[in-house]
Amino acid sequence: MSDETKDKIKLMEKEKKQIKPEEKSVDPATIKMLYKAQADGVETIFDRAENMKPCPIGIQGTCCKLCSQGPCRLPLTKKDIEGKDTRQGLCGATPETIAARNFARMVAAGAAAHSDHGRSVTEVFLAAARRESPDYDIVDEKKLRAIAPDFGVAISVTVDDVETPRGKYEIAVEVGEKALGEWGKQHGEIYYAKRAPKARYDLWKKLDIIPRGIDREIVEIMHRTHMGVDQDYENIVKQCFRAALADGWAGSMIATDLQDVLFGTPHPIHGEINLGVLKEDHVNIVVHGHEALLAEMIVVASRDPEMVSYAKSKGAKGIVLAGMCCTANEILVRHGMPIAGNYLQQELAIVTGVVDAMTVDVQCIMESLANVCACYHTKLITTNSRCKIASGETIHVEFDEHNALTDAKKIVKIAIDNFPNRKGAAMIPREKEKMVVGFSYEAIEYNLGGTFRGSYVPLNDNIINGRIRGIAAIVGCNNARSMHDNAHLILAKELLKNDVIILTTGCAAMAFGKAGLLTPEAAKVYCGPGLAEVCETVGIPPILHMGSCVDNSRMLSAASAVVAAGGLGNDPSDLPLAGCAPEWMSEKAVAIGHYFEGSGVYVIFGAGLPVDGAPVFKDYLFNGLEKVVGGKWDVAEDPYEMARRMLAHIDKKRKALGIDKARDRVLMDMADRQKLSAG
Ligand code: NFS
Ligand code: SF4
Repeated sequence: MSDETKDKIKLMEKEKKQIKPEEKSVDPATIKMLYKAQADGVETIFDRAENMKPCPIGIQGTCCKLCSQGPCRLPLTKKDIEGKDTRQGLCGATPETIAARNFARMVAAGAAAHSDHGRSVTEVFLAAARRESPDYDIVDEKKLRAIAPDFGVAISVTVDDVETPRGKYEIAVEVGEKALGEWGKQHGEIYYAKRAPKARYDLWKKLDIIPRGIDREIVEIMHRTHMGVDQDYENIVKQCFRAALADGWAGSMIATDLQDVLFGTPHPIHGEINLGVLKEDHVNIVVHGHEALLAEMIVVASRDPEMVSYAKSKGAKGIVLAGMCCTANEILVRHGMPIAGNYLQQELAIVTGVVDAMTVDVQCIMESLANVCACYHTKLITTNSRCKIASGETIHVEFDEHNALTDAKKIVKIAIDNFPNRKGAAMIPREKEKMVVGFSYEAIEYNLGGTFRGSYVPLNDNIINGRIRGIAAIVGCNNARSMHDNAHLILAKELLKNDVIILTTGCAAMAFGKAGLLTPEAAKVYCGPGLAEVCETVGIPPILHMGSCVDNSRMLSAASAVVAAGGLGNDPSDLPLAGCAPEWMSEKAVAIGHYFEGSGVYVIFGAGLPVDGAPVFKDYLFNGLEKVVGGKWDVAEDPYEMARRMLAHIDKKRKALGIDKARDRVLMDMADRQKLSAG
């Protein structure tokens, strides 16, 4: 064969292999930017996903590299399934031990990420309470007074038989100190454990899985999974519960609560989403990552008249501040700031050619951003001592809570100064969607409960009478191994059609926003008759955007409130409720999944879970645990199958509660009504 023919074949193979952008995402803005990236010769995660396949052993969860005698690789083969499974690592570790240790380390890393975020928030909160950070204040005093008793902090004092409220700063200092203590606590239990319904708390106590302190439980996972320590997968999973519950009911929950006190508890607000929020004639700043602390200040700085006129002096018409990933959710739900996109769109925002600066704090920040920025004029600014990027050229502006606004202005100025440096053809996709977001636990209570008194009772009533079949939580990431946003949308539409109300956070929420599902009008289009009626009466979207991923803690609070409102059992595991992360990729998602499960919730993941190589351990997670904690893990690749299993779980719970009949009647009512109107 001549060299020429060989080249031709190679080219043909390449062309055949090349997957079209239309097959990589369902989001039109993303598809357009993938074409632009191709035209600009810029490589993205979508290309790399095509060129590099995942490791076939790692994907099974049975590769161990905990000591230098490994990596010991234990793929599950036909021989092991049909005959006796004799696989073991050099030290004798079984596939079950190896997969359980790998799983545990994901939980530890995920819990550490959320909780370290919570720690930063608590430190700033304490500085604000002590009046040491002039740019931060105690904004939501009502919430402060609501959470203080959970830390054992009094909100009033009685002097001479007269009850007098204590000052907010005094309360806040005490709350801040107690909250910060949750990380280093060695004994006892985390304060918020008692927020769980009593039956759940009692079960945790019986199982001995109430977290003692946040850091302690994470460190203990690292110790137990060191070479030659815990070699009993059930015992490892038990420690995973401690660390995961410490994430959900402490690290993340404290982050949510204290951010609310510092910046305001979210209430329904309008927002806009997708790359179309960027403006060619404006200075565009994208804030990416997870923490609200600096982003809140950049919001202030970008609105500063001095900054705006400085931008105008450089020829721009104004400043656009848009978010990316969970930092975006934080400033969206509190200020209605626009969102540029979710996880898989971070490189593509830069490919528009109009982003003058992208700031990053921590988590979900792809290192490739530095290389993409190098192809355009965008300045990449790291802001957190925990996250620096060695690739490419980055600027580091370290965020210091004592000088927060000054730091934020510095960043805005870098972006403005960079505005005249744009090069190459810019292209902003037209797509942007409107949405209504900001459904905190408190906002749901208020919106569903009616004007006079917030309550979860009307929600329960509608679940009991069958208008609402159940509740689903759809959360989590995008994953470059599956079609961008696709599973999120299919799953949500299937559930809505079946009258399941959806709670959402993170990048999942953004997928829904981009598809127009976060509007009250969506109820009529996508919901079954029962759910549509409820949404239209109350005026809410059928999918409630609750915030960022640490705000999954709001879902735990909501589930507890639903239990407390009565009529649906006495534990979250009794509720017609199911959770799903259809496109997960981050270790944080595993920690979240595990704390939901430990809280009694059925959790199903798309995009696989690395446990297939250890069938006994997998069976324990997927089946055995249900008898222990009431919740269980599950996995399905196909979003229709995910929906089917979530509905089956919801129906199982309805039946156990004896409310399955009520739903039959409601459906007959609807049919009758339709017959009537037809007649
Ligand atoms: Ni959650 Fe939010 Fe998105 Fe996944 Fe990353 S941004 S914390 S981890 S990718 S949902
Ligand atoms: Fe291999 Fe055991 Fe070392 Fe893991 S801990 S790498 S299984 S010898």
